[in-house]
Amino acid sequence: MQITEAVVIITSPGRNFVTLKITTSDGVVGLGDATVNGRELAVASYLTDHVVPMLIGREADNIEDTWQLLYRGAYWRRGPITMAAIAAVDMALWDIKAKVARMPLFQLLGGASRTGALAYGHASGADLPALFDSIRTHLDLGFRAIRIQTGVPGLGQIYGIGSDTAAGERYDYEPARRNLLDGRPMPVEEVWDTRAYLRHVPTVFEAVRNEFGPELPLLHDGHHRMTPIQAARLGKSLEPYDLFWLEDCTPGEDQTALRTVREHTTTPLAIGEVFNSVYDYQTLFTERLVDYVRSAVTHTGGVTAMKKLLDFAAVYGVKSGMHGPTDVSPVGMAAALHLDIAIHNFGIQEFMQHSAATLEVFRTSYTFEGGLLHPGTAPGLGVDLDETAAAAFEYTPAYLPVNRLRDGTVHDW
Ligand code: CS2
Ligand code: MG
Repeated sequence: MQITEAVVIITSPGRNFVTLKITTSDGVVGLGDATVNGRELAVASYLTDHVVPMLIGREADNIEDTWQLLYRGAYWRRGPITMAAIAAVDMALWDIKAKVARMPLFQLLGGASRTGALAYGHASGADLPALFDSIRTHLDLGFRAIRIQTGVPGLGQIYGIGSDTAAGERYDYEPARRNLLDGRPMPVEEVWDTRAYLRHVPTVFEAVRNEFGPELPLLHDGHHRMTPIQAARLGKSLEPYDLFWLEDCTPGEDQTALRTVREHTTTPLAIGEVFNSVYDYQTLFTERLVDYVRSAVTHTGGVTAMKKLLDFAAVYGVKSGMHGPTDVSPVGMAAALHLDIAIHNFGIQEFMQHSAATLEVFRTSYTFEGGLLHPGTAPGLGVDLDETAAAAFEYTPAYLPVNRLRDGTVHDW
């Protein structure tokens, strides 16, 4: 069974997605997610110009060999663009293999280790009343674990705060559409003050625990904004509120930063949504500096790479907490869910819920019931792409915001 066609489909049903569609000589179709938020066309070009020509005529069954060819053969290894491109090919080939086997992918990964994957949702609010409303909405939606982000007094719009959170909508940053400079799309700029944030966050978690009790698993994302000693202080000050995890407390590329944090706090740590290789975790695992892996299948080289990464994590007792924002497409989300069900060291799965428009383009078979996600039992990944619907949503450049300190200095984001 050879690969006869591979095409890149770009669509923007509310936000941008890049999908690779591979077709085989037997007429089987596989899908892979290659979306890198804000840099979508770079991956599309990497695939179309450099990867697709190599795929035509290759044996579709040889997934490991294809992965190694694309990784080692390019000479230039790693990086988000390269690894997202490899991920898309890898996911599509696993989709094909599982469809040919007439099995949901998790069966080929070893079968089910659990009946469902615990999901966490995103509650947020500019102030406490709005945050409480958002938490209640998420509890009503069935979530049994919740991430908490709030506004900080004295700062304006900041990362992670939805405009309509009470209605269950997450923030969806598409500021480029509203922020044009001489007709050119530009990122929105936000103002940040870490000291103000550090003063405020513990008061929020105290209020949430007082209102919602000790049981509910609570998570928080620091979005890489703290120095090691600041993160250590935050972790310590949040200990009374028993967090499930503190995410991305320090900049992602600095693995040894977490040594300082770890020395000072027992708050569990999660990191890795901007990582793209198992090597990004080498120090973190071997020195036992983290508790949860935040990588996305889409940005880490696909199912093949993610399975190996999670097995490496298991050696050190580290669990999964795969990235599941709305900029990972439903195809990438489905790939995560098959791994969630199959692996032993599952921890939790982020679930931000795609918009109705996105789900019109990507027809999914995964379910969310009683707080648990399940990939479904359709053969393959279980996601179809409606190409007619996709074509109706034209690509529009959009960027994540950038973050500046009060004096204008560009800060981590
Ligand atoms: C966030 C993401 O889900 C998360 O934890 O950090 O929303 C992140 O900002 C985006 O995926 C970036 O593209
Ligand atoms: Mg995050």
